[in-house]
Amino acid sequence: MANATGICKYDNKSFLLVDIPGTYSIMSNSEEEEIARDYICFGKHHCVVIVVDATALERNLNLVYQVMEITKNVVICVNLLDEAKRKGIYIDINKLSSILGIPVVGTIARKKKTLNKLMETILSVCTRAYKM
Ligand SMILES: Nc1nc2c(ncn2[C@@H]2O[C@H](COP(=O)(O)OP(=O)(O)OP(=O)(O)O)[C@@H](O)[C@H]2O)c(=O)[nH]1
Ligand SMILES: [Mg+2]
Repeated sequence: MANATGICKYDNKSFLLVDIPGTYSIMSNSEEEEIARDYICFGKHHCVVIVVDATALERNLNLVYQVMEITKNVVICVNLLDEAKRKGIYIDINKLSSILGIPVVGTIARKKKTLNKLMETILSVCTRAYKM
């Protein structure tokens, strides 16, 4: 099992995206968690994007808090907003962001235009990280 990488262009800038194994924890209880933890702790990233499932938010918050202990350069992407809506689940993105104190963006990954705000947010976190 390995991290998958790809280049994404936004605002005339190139981003190297590293997709690490999906996990609910990074306490090293499995190979996936160990790979994810190693990359979050030691990888030379400028921003960690945590993609959480809008239909099962609380299941993902444990991971969010674990990553926030490691780095300040975090963006939460609440994905599957279409599925959530279908199930009658509404998530107050701004409230979540103010409670956590980090940027939160809502997305429907299959709808490309919902990803612009995510990239804009990633860009601003990366820009801040470059200056530190
Ligand atoms: N309807 C809908 N489908 C989505 C959305 N985001 C992803 N999917 C679909 O969900 C499926 C799984 O997507 P993946 O990107 O493989 O999910 P993942 O969380 O990376 O999975 P693991 O890496 O295996 O943990 C695919 O069929 C996607 O097209 C979304 O916002 N809405
Ligand atoms: Mg995946």
